[in-house]
Amino acid sequence: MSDKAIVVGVGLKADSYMELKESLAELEDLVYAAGGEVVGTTAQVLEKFNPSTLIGKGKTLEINELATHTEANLVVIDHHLSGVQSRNLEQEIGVRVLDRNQLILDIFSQRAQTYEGKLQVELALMLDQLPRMVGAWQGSLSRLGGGIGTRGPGESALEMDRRRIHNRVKQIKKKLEIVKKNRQQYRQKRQRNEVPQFALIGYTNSGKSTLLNRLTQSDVFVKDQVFATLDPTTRKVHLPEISEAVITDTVGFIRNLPPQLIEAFKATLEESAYADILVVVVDISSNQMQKHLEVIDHLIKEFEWSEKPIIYVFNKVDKSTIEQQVKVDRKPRVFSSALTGEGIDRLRRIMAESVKNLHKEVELFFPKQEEYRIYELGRDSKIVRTEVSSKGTICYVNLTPGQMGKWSHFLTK
Ligand SMILES: Nc1nc2c(ncn2[C@@H]2O[C@H](COP(=O)(O)OP(=O)(O)OP(=O)(O)O)[C@@H](O)[C@H]2O)c(=O)[nH]1
Ligand SMILES: [Mg+2]
Repeated sequence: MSDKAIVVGVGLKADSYMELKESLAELEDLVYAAGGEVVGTTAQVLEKFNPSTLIGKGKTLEINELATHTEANLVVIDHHLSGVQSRNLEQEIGVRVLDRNQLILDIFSQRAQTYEGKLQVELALMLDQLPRMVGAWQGSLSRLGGGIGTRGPGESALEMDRRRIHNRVKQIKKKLEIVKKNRQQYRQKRQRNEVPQFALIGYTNSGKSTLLNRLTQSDVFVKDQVFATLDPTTRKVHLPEISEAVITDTVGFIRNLPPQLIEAFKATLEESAYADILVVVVDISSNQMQKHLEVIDHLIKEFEWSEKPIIYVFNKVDKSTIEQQVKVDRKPRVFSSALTGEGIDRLRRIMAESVKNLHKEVELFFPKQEEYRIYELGRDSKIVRTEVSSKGTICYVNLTPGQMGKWSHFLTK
């Protein structure tokens, strides 16, 4: 039987009410994505948060009644809850209480398929658990009145639990390191072969995987649900006049992505970090498009990808309106439909163009004793022209930003 959930929006008077409503609508989708059903929706705007229950007393009572009335067995709060707050709310409402992060983590744990995906989700769950444990302990302390005589076995049991979790966190991180190393080797090989890499990034459900399939004639899992993709997939993509290029599809974004998830999925997200060019996919048919773009802009900054060239793909144009299309002001951009194939050829051309733009012609000088490295340079990139003098050799080559770092030592200016 699926969970029957009540979703609760929470915000401060100072916050935008629009934001509260949109986030709450998204939370409802998340409940369905987790396999539940929304049987009630409510919201509260507060002067300030209540430290023991987040929301106010009256609201808690109201939710209690709503839960009885709708036979809900789950309440999801659209905000972060401390361990104490969850426990107090559960006691007062009488059903299980989750916050937004826990709900997203639950979806991720249902979706995780691969070894790496499962490890990352477990790590995120542990990281989410740790601060809550302290809260739970303090919560029980405050109920006991706290102070002298309330310590003792409880605290040491908690310490043991914490140590156990810390150890597990260490173990998982070690295992993830190994997975990462394997991928690194593969990546280094690709970089040596100077294969330009694109990364598809964007809000969850915007059509990244469908686009990857369209561009690479693959059959990656696509579904009308949030977080369909968790693991990175890299495929060859054919572009006009470009001998070779690859494109990576990975986990999608969402507003207020739990920080523990970002931390745990670092390895996965790193695939995008190594990309030469970002392909930002936006669902143009969504009335939340601007907000989605903001979330992506924010994450690009946070991950320090701002230096990378970006191509904007406004996808699902087949079900968008003219009004939606005229709102778009990003460049370079393509309107596409991964479903019908519209705009895909144009996207390929823009992608090819951006690969060509990656290369910059530079002048490298190799003194006599280091001229042996010119052979390696020739393998990395095409040497356009050389000038030999008694002191050494000047090479004119086209380099990508990645290669520029490797050869910067020889730059003449
Ligand atoms: N109408 C229309 N639907 C599309 C288009 N592209 C993708 N879809 C649908 O949108 C849904 C999500 O597509 P995915 O490719 O799984 O989206 P994603 O961005 O990979 O999502 P996550 O992996 O969850 O981040 C699927 O039902 C697709 O069939 C499009 O151009 N037009
Ligand atoms: Mg996907």
